[in-house]
Amino acid sequence: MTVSSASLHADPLEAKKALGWWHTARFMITAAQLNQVPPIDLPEVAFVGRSNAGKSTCINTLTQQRQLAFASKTPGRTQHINLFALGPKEAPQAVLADLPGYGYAAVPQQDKLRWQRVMANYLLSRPNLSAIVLLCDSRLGLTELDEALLEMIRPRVEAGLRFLVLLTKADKLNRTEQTKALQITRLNAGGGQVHLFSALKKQGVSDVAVLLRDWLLEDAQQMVAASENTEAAVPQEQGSAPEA
Ligand SMILES: Nc1nc2c(ncn2[C@@H]2O[C@H](COP(=O)(O)OP(=O)(O)O)[C@@H](O)[C@H]2O)c(=O)[nH]1
Ligand SMILES: [Mg+2]
Repeated sequence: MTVSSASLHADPLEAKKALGWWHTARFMITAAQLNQVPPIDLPEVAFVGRSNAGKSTCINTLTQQRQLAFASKTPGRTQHINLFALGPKEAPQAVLADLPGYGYAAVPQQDKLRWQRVMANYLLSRPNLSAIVLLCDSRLGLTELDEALLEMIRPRVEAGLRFLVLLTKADKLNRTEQTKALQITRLNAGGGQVHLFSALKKQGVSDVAVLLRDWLLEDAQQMVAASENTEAAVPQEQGSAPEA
């Protein structure tokens, strides 16, 4: 269990398969507000982070689609949430949720905190959520707003929700700085995994692709098994109905 992610390298064939799976990502739905996102019966991974953390770039890199999520030179613009389907066209297996970035400098602190609560509420109450990926700039580490979000979602993470911190733009740090950033973030990540990530140098891309795909497909299998159990239970319930 205590495999250091610095030394974790995905098998090349597995990496290729995982990247092929991520490449199937296609736009599914958009919602103007987090409480308007319809329920979906597929495991979902939510990508969150401060605006400018590199979230869009990470999603585009992982899916190998240049424009799936819009990487922007004007951070803080997109407040809506986009969902993307993953897996075969006719039988989607999972969902990627691109949540709005938070902490945009021009927004008043009170609005930033209110926004944190809306975000945390989504992450706490979304029934099909499998995993949260929190992205933060490796040069900044977890900022106050990231910590606030982490604190709010902590109960669910402790209850088993999968959680991954990506230290983005790792190409901006030298080796020593990277190691230090990993160590510090691991101490503060509440038991979640922490990986270095660079879209520019393709660092961490394979590892993250394999890890997240495995999480999602494992949960997809469990959801199918659970729904089959429920279906199997229905005739029994009907059979024992005439009591009234
Ligand atoms: N050097 C470097 N810059 C990056 C990397 N990923 C993103 N950026 C830059 O960081 C800025 C914000 O990226 P974006 O994906 O739009 O961030 P978002 O606001 O979190 O979606 C852009 O100028 C990107 O080009 C990376 O891996 N390396
Ligand atoms: Mg973005």
